[in-house]
Amino acid sequence: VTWRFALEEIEGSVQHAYARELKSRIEANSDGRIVVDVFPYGSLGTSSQLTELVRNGSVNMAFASPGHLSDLVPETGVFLLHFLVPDDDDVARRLFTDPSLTELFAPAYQERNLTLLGFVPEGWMAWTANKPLRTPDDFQGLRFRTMTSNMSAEAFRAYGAAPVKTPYSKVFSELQLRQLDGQTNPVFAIEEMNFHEVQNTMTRARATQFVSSVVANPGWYQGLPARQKEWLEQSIRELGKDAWNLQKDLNQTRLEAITTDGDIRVVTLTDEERNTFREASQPTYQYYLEQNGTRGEQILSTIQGMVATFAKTPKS
Ligand code: 6CS
Repeated sequence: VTWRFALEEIEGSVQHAYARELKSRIEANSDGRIVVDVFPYGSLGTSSQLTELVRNGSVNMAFASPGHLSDLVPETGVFLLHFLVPDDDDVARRLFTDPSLTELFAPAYQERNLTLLGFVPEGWMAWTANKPLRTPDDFQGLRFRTMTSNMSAEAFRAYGAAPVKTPYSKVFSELQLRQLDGQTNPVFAIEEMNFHEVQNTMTRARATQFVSSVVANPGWYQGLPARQKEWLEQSIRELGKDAWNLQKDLNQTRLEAITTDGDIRVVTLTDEERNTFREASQPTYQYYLEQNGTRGEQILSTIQGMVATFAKTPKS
């Protein structure tokens, strides 16, 4: 049996490392009776197209990041809100690896014909441009590339930017041709997509953590023999715990690579500078609630509650 798994990122990425790990666990558990075919980003299309391929059963599983997915599953737009996740690694790790997070979102995915298998954290997002971005003033009129959902764009419109929703594969050339002035992504992605070669400053704002989700076609998933479903679920559960360290290592190594090889300048915002952005980001919370009604309120308050609990209780 072959399972097809499509990625929104190229070889060498966090999603690729995750998929390789998932593949080897499933193939080992099944004694080679299941083969997982991994399709790195490229030939199958953009993120939104990959989601369609899962929904129509052409592929069995795919990564679906809220930055694109939140037009289809607006509840996931909560992950695009800035300053929701505090600048505390331990809190972020526990939030993103908590199985209750998957339960919280599963119904919203199911209604759009997607089975949510789990969330995968990919690290803090940095902002790049050809100048430092220290205050919302620096964003005024900036043609800033965001992922393709409305919520992704709203988050930067709140700072005064002119967001441009663009598929991942087009970002490099549009930055190079100066059709775009800036973009945001985790450090590992900035390095492997060579954005650091066409941007001169990377601002580390610690405003959002990139999180993605792994989705499956519901008919395929429900039709799996019990044993196979268990192998899949177990591998996802185990990997949930490793995923945090996997992104941490990759982001760290790539940051070192960027700062040693390239001449991109790295600016780290102070807490005071971050506070100005925090205030400017408040209208996007309202926007999220308007889009998502009472379910949105419940999701937002559940996540804020988890964050508060993890911040108060000792590290596990
Ligand atoms: O910026 C994007 O569109 C993409 N960035 C990452 C790190 N993963 C997938 C997403 O499509």
